[in-house]
Amino acid sequence: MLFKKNPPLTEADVTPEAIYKARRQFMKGSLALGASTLVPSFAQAKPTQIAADETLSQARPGWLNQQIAGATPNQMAISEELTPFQDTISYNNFYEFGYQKTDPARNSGSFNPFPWQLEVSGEVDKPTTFNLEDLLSKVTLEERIYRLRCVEAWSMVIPWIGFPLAQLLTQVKPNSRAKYVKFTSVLRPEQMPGQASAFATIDWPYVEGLRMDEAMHSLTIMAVGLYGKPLPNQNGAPLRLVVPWKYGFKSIKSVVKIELTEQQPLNTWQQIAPQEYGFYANVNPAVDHPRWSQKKERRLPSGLFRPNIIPTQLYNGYSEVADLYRGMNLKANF
Ligand SMILES: Nc1nc2c(c(=O)[nH]1)N[C@H]1C(S)=C(S)[C@@H](COP(=O)(O)O)O[C@H]1N2
Ligand SMILES: [Mo]
Repeated sequence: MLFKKNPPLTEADVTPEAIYKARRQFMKGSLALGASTLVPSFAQAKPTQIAADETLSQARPGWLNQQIAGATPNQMAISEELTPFQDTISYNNFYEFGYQKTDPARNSGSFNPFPWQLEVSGEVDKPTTFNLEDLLSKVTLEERIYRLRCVEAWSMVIPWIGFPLAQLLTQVKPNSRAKYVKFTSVLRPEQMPGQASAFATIDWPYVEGLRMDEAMHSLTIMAVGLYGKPLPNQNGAPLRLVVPWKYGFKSIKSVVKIELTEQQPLNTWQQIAPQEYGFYANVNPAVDHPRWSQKKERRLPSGLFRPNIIPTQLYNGYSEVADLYRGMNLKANF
């Protein structure tokens, strides 16, 4: 049984208080940042940068800073405003550090992601354990400005720095039995208070999965940075998945293992509440969550006087992935 003593705490159970806290932060944030973060980045010649005085105190190795500085700027046009850096790093879901939206920023200070290794194994001809530094020398980093839509019905627009997952998977040579990809987050209860907590409903480590064709899709990236900087701990340092057409819980953070499998893997939220969270989790306004509508979303920053409620788009606006699901019943495969 996966539940330890408590009934499942689902993502939306923590939302109302978090919204209230976030509003106050947005108000502070918008005063401090002014309009500087709202410049559409496709118009810029370098990856979207935060101002120098907003850098994080989390120290990062020089090789990583260098790799990220050399990333190709965003090539995909997006006309929406970026979510301010401060909101991106202070309103998070990362249950390893606690259940409140402000917990990851507050409780992740002693998490040290360096050095980092990534094991890639399973149905492959060349199972490999990569040092992050070596891995980054074998891929091409680029900026991707993507919408991130949480299943709780809020969303952001984030300038990630990363590389296509396909560039990594082809290196290990998947065999003919490789049908799915399973991802596993780091297990470090001594640095992650949410994992150490006796009240955890999650059976750690956090796990996720994709179908092989989803994993190989050019929109699917492994991110190592955002806003032109290495990933902050609260956003999944040093390496996380980003799948922009799926609900945010698919975009697993702080990945230590990738396994190619023949069978469809379970994911953490599906294990906790299978009637509410599925394997596919494609953003879809026509398929409601059993406890709330998915027709609209709250685009951050949102506040009392500017709630910023917008319609949800099928596949979060990434209609080019529709081919992956032709002929599939999207309500049954939620
Ligand atoms: N390991 C791990 N990955 C995770 C989560 C988590 O709790 N643990 N939360 C997910 C959810 S629900 C969302 S919405 C996104 C949030 O990413 P962000 O905090 O960088 O915006 O991370 C996803 N990845
Ligand atoms: Mo989420």
